[in-house]
Amino acid sequence: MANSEYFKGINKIPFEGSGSDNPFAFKYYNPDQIVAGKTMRDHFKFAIAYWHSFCGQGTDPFGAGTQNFPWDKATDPVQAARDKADAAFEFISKMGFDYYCFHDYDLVQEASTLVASEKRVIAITDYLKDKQAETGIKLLWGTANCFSNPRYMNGAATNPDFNIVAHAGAQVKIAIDATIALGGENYVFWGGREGYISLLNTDMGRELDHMARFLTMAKDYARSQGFKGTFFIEPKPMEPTKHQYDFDAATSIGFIQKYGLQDDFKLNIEVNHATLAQHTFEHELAVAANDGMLGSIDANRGDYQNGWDTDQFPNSIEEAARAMIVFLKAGGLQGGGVNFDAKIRRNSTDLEDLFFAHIGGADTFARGLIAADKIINDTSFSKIVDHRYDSFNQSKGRDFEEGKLQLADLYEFALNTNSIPPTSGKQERLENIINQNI
Ligand code: XLS
Ligand code: NI
Ligand code: NI
Repeated sequence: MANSEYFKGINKIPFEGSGSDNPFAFKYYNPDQIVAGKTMRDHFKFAIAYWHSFCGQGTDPFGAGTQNFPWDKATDPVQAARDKADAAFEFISKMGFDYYCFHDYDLVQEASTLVASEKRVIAITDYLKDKQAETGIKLLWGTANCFSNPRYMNGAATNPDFNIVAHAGAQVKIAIDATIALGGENYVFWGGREGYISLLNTDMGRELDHMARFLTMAKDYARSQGFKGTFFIEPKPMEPTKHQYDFDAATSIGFIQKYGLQDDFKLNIEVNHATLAQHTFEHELAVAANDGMLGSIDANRGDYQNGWDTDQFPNSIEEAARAMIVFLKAGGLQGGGVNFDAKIRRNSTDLEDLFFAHIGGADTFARGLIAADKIINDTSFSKIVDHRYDSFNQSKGRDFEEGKLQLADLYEFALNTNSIPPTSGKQERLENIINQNI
């Protein structure tokens, strides 16, 4: 059905191994290679982000787009959407990835009324159904863009005006319908406008109650339509609002548990959102994993010098390795995958740059995974960590863990403990082991 080839002269990206210097080949991401009992393809479930790769044209707050996409020519919005879908599916097929992710209005431009917008979304959903069947590419998650349109300037689900909340609800219903129609495996909520710009005009408690009510309604609706997938909340501390309610993993888990949403919702952890919250990516993954909430990953990176939300492609092997240690120990992701929520730079204006970006991102995660597997299996590494907690594996330490001691028992015990020798944390040794395995 695709009538034109957009990425001419680029074929399917092969795995050629670390000896290759072909820029159009994977050096480490070998989809069928088994690491820690699973193929890389299944560990990662790599997805492309429709918005960054096929919609964003390199605009920034100081200037217009720099990237002139050949699929963005038709004047009829549904035809333009079909052309964009052709380009997206050609790209994903050539990358050899299995998944994509979208916002409703990435797929097709929003119309001037909700009724007309829904018609457009349904039209492009039908087209995508055929593209999926043709290529075997699947939908990792869908979501609704309830942040770009000026109507959401005061929030979507947390807007103080019920009319806007209802509009957001309608949009989410349509996006859930599209996700279900396309066999989407998960559904995402990222609350870009759910927060405040000033606390002076904000009833935070009331807005949080509204957000929970909204998410509950969305979940109930999707379940009533037979949706079996997982809902993900994507934490981010700020930007575009001054303070977003889904600040970080810990805050979001507290919210999910307070409102009884823990059976249906997990987290989608984005690397650069962790940075903005002044956490590391591995920290956010560990917080989510501790509570059985590690659902999915949005892969990218920020800029450690200026702290902007730059959404660059991941390229730090050390950061990936540390993250993959947490990932493997958690037993991987619950329902989700690794979505490249990243964009090429404004001055990366060649179509081939999109390939280099995704090849580099996939290779970075693959190297991280391979290293993490070696590190976890390196007995000198795991012994150090186990050893630190030895005192809880016996006698009073074990009683403490099992809830058999009272504070007075600690007092008795401490009275009889005369000298406690210092115990080294061995951090430098552990850091060396990481680097030895990269
Ligand atoms: C923005 C978010 C967004 C979500 C989907 O910072 O990362 O792209 O992933 O709405
Ligand atoms: Ni983001
Ligand atoms: Ni994201």
